[in-house]
Amino acid sequence: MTDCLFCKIIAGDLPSDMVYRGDRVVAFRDINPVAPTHILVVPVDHHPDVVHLAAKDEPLLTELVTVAGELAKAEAGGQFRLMFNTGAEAGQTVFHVHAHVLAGHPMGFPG
Ligand code: DGP
Repeated sequence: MTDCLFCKIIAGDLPSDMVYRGDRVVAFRDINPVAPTHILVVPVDHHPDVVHLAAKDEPLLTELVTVAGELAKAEAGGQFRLMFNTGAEAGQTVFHVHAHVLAGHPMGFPG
């Protein structure tokens, strides 16, 4: 998608701190981290949100979660929060599905 921020990052047209690049999934650090580890795990294919991804390509969703777990294990021992904001009211601002991997400090819920 030409007007999608994350498609541009994946294509290399915009800079990012990329920490993982696979054929179907990439991961880069969030520009505004809210935890010591804050990584966005993103499918290369454009899907607007996680519900769409689950309906259209379940194996890709599984791969996304697997990569998230591997990165969280490498960076923070494997304890992490995995978050998919879904819809503007829930705080989604980029409509290319991405999993937030948050780790590296104690967390309550909510907050
Ligand atoms: P969400 O609100 O769930 O749609 O999360 C979007 C996240 O994307 C937000 O935490 C900030 C991050 N973000 C926005 N623009 C950029 C960017 O240009 N580069 C990177 N690395 N992250 C970005």
